[in-house]
Amino acid sequence: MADKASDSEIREAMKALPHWELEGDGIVRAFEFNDFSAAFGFMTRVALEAERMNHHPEWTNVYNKVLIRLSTHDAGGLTQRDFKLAAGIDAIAGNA
Ligand code: H2B
Repeated sequence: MADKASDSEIREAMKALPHWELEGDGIVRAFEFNDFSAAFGFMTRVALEAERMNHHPEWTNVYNKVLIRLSTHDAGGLTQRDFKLAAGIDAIAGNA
């Protein structure tokens, strides 16, 4: 099981993730697309990456908006797995 990140590890990781916000024991980012098709296409790509990493987002989708929250349930907080997936999601969003 991955170790929970310390406060200083979290601060350091967040420097590389400027679009993400700390919220409780997780990090969140909101995305907005032109329409549902673009939003769901993005979610499909994120889902494949999440499955590949065996690390899965909490998320909601309303039409063209996707809200993603990342936290490591097994560890009860943030781990490097969340920061890695966040960077992967940023890359997917950048290429969308
Ligand atoms: N995703 C997230 N976000 N947190 C976890 O703790 C987690 C996961 N654990 N995906 C994985 C799957 C675990 O349940 C399986 C059994 O490896």
